[in-house]
Amino acid sequence: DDDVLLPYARGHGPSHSHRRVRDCQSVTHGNATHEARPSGNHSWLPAAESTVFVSSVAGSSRWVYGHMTVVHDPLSSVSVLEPGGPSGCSVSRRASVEETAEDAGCLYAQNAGFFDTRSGKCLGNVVSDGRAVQDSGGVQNAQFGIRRDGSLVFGYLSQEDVLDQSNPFVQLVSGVVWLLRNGEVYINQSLKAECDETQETGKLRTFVDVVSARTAVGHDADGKLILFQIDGQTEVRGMNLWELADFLKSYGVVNAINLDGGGSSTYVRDGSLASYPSDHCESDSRWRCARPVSTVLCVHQR
Ligand code: NDG
Repeated sequence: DDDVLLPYARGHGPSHSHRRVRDCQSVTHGNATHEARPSGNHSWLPAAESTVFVSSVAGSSRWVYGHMTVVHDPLSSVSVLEPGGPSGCSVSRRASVEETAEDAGCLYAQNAGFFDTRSGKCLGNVVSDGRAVQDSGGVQNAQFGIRRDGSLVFGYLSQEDVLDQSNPFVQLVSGVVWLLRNGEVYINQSLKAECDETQETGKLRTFVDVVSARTAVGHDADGKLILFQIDGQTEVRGMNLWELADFLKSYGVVNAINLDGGGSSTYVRDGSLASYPSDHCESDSRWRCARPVSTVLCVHQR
């Protein structure tokens, strides 16, 4: 596995004894800090447009390849999907994005939530097409959700926020690190606020600073949803989260969170793999294979 690189990855050493317990304690009651915006409803436009980019990072010494998908009408065309379809999280299933996207007929799809690499358990909050699949119990990590009234929600949520029934979430998924808040880089605040046990790429600071393949989701000033995926390999290619936040900001993204990346980072277009994953194939390590992952963000026909 290319992405679990450090000796103190979860369960293997000092991070447990020095665990910052406070950060992973849950927030049960009240309004946790987040941003909510009306989503766009550009019904005269196609559901989404997908673009490929090649971009230089860090003064053109590194070239990176990725995909950006602009969704014009997120409430009616975006779904959070469980791995391999409904009940995927309850049985800790892992499935490639291609498998999950095929069953749901996604036009575009990318990996989404983090998971426990040993048990396959989905981590964090999951609401899929109005079905409350699981809640994190208020553990503080960056969230992306869409409420019934179409509002796009980014940031931190208490368990009470997640379970709210007056305007419930119809889609909800958890990332790690709130990249952009209201147009400004929010990584320093995330480093203080978030639970670092949701990801397994070393400590949270390492996770932020290392270059890797990345997947993210955000919105622009028109309420369009922006899906982002960039290829890479941990410590070799790709973007660190500072570069990712700057890149999204320069494209007019207002709020954004970082989703599962590294070997999990995958982009599927019209049912076919369109990204270059970093994991070596189990059958033949000369080749690279898409990883069976957890939840997926799917753009489908309205
Ligand atoms: C990827 C992640 C890792 C996470 C694992 C399972 C990155 C750079 O997938 O943190 O624990 O979700 O996002 N790596 O390997």
